[in-house]
Order: sequence, then C-alpha cells, then structure tokens
Amino acid sequence: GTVGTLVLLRHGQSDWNEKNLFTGWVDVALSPKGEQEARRGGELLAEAGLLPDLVHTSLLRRAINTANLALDVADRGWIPVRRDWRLNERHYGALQGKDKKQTMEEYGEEQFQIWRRSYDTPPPPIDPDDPYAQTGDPRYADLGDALPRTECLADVLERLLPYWQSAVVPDLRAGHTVLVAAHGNSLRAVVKHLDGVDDATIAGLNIPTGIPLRYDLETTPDGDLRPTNPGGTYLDPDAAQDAIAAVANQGR
Ligand code: DG2
Repeated sequence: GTVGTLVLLRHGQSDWNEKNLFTGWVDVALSPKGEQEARRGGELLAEAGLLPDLVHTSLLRRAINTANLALDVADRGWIPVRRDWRLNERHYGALQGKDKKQTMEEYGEEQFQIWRRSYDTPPPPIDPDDPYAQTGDPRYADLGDALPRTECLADVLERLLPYWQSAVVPDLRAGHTVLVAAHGNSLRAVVKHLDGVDDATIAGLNIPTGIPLRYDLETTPDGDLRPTNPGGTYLDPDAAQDAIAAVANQGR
C-alpha cells in the first residue's frame, strides 16, 4: 500500500547561482531572490496542504535557510530536523569558485558538460590549501581523510544512499510527509535512485530552485519504496518548466 509522501526541495537561488559560479561545498548564502523563492516554496506547500512532519537538510546554509523560510511560511517551523553532510551538494572539486561561462569558453562545451553532468567523471580534485576547499571546517571533522576533494554523481549516490536508507526511508515507512531540502546534484542522485533513471538519461535531468517536487511512495513486493507518480509532481509545473530550462542553459 501507499506509505509516506516525500517532498524534494532544491534551495532557492544562492549568491553564487546568481553570479553563475560553481559552488559545490562552498557555504554561500541565498540571494534575496533565493529567499523569495524559498518563501514561495512554503506557500506552495501550504496551498497544496502538503505539510511536512519532518525535515532533512544538508549542512549548507542555502539548504538550511531555504527549509527554515519555507517551513515558517507553512507554519511548520517547529517540526523535527536532521542535518547530514551526506545530503550536501556534489563536491565540485577544483571548479569550486570558478565562473561557469568562463570555464565553458576555456575548456569547450563538451568538457564543460562532462564535468557538470557526466555520471562518473569527476572534475579535477581541489587543492586542500585552496580557499574554497573545506580543510579544517569543523562541521566535517568526523570525515577525516574521507573529506571529498571532488565528486561525480556516482560518488554522490554512494555517500548519499546510506543516509537515505537509514534516516529518510524509515520516516517515509512510518507514513510521514518528509521534506528533503538539498541541492541540484544531491537531489538528482535521489531522483535517479527513486525513479531508476539510467546513467545516460540522468545527464539530461535538471532540478529547479525553490519548487517543491512531490513523490507519493508505495512498497514494492520486494519491500522497496517506489513512486506511484514516477518522475514526481512539481507543485508549480509551469514555473518548473521555465526554471529547468534555465538550469540546463547555464554557462551559455
Ligand atoms: C550548483 C549546481 O549547486 O550547479 O554547485 O554550482 O544546487 O547547490 O546551487 P546548488 C553548484 P550545476 O551542476 O547545475 O552546474
């Protein structure tokens, strides 16, 4: 039968989304437009009567603050929260802090798209002394030598799934409405897993900022969770269409 309801929410526009810079694990703030998108996300939740019982976020302020703004508008700011680095954005390696358009011009469109969207080719690793590396950041102290220096989407899936299975799935199986506030590429990993998207097709799938994506889940005969609405349902489908195209065209 039907179990819980999952709501995926990519954070609103960040300062570096606005400036068109590769971000990854750099902890940038929401832009004023991003804060507005987050509040709009909360309105959409309230209008749909889709009220989260629990929220999971990454350790990055753009996701944390998006969840707070959206939930406050929906009068759900009081629900329990869990945060984990495993929901962080994909680590963008040496590209962190670089301009997307300049990178495309310097390395060519093909290499640029491989770095952004290939399933298993990571960008070059970041130097631990780079100002945009996370060396010494106390929130990652537990990772020690496992602190990523770059990641491809396959790496994100590998580190995200243990948290997914141990923390998010139990909340869904308990019948809750679960909000996951995260990032373009960490949410692409979730969608790939949930919808069983193949490695080539996932390259063409983009997640817009600030628009809640709803999945109703049921248990398969094997005991896994699968969506009754494959691909999910955006709460504002028209806005989602335009925003998805904008993400796909970044750098051009
Ligand atoms: C963006 C995604 O991540 O960039 O790291 O630059 O969702 O945290 O803003 P987010 C980044 P693209 O992979 O779409 O270039």
